[in-house]
Amino acid sequence: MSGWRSFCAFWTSTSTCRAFFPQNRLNAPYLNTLPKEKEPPYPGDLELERRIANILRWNAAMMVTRANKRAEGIGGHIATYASIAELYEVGFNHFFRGPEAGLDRDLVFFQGHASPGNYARAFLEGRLREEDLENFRREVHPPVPGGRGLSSYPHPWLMPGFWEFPTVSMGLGPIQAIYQARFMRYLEDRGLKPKSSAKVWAFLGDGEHDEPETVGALHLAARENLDNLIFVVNCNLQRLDGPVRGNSKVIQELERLYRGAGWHVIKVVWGSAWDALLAKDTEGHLLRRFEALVDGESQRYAAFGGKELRERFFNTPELKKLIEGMTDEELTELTRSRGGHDMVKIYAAYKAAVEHQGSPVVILARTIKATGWAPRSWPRTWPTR
Ligand SMILES: Cc1ncc(C[n+]2csc(CCOP(=O)(O)OP(=O)(O)O)c2C)c(N)n1
Ligand SMILES: [Mg+2]
Repeated sequence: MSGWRSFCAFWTSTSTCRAFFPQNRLNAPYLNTLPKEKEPPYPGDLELERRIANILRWNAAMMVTRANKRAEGIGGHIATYASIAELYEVGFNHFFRGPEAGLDRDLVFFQGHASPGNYARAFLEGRLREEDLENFRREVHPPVPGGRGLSSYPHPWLMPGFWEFPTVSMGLGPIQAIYQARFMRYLEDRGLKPKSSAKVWAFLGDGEHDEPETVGALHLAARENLDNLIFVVNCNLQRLDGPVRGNSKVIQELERLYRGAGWHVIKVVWGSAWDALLAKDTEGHLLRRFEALVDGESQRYAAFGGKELRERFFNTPELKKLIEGMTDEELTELTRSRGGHDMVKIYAAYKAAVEHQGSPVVILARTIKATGWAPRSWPRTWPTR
């Protein structure tokens, strides 16, 4: 490993360095917490799993589109699931343990308004039928006979046997997950329930951190050393109709928030397409450019592609040298390569989170809202319909 990269790794993995630089105590560099060298081999079939994720994106989008044709204005947050698809798939395929695991079964609080993806997956698994999908968001008066209504958001009262926790309004998922994890530990510590390796997973949005319920009990999770709790934040850099933080970096801000509250933070920022450039960047020019990048600028590249990235991002002779010989298509690939869509990077983060001991863990995963659709519709899309 080159000098500056081993320095960064040291910085990220120990608190010693932060102690000497108090102003940087709460932020590690804008890099993946786990460098490529620390990625375990992927245990699944990447091509197949990516294909399934894309099929699910399509089915979810079609279900929402058809529901809105049937009842105009019904909504359905069509772009959100597209951004969280891989984060769910790696969980479903390699981590989440169901009731067959007995007391070790995991509990999952899903990002509420990404529910179309859960329905799309249940359809693929044969748990829902086409008639059910036709009744999306029509649980009170299902218009298609023979099908059950699918609730807008996760709700066990509306759909018993399907959802386990209600996670909307925003903020209710994360705070319930904290108290659920705490209650499980409470029972174990008093001998009321045998100790188990069960994890509580909560998936939430970056914009969801505007809610006091999301952030109000973070300190409690750390104080109680809840290492049975894992938050996964879908950092698509957008909330409903605009950027979460246009003029700074939401991931760095959330890192400070969680680390300050005593959580272990794992960042999944960059996808594999950046690995070769990072390896070539022996003098830290790329790292310095990453530090200067703000979310608004990131979104611009995701929307406008490789040419824009070449002209505006790689804007010094040293940075231009780094991409010598790369085509616009390869650069466009870089604009799409965010850690939260890279199953290899996600797997590494989840494995580290599950193995971590002594404190709750948050994974901050950088994604693209509406990924998988026509690139021109990306961050500029009105994401609800
Ligand atoms: C308490 C509350 N306020 C407002 C809303 C309306 N709302 C639904 S989604 C959303 C934005 C979500 O942003 P984010 O958490 O970043 O999720 P994303 O769709 O970007 O993944 C808002 C404001 C809500 N569901 N709950
Ligand atoms: Mg968001």
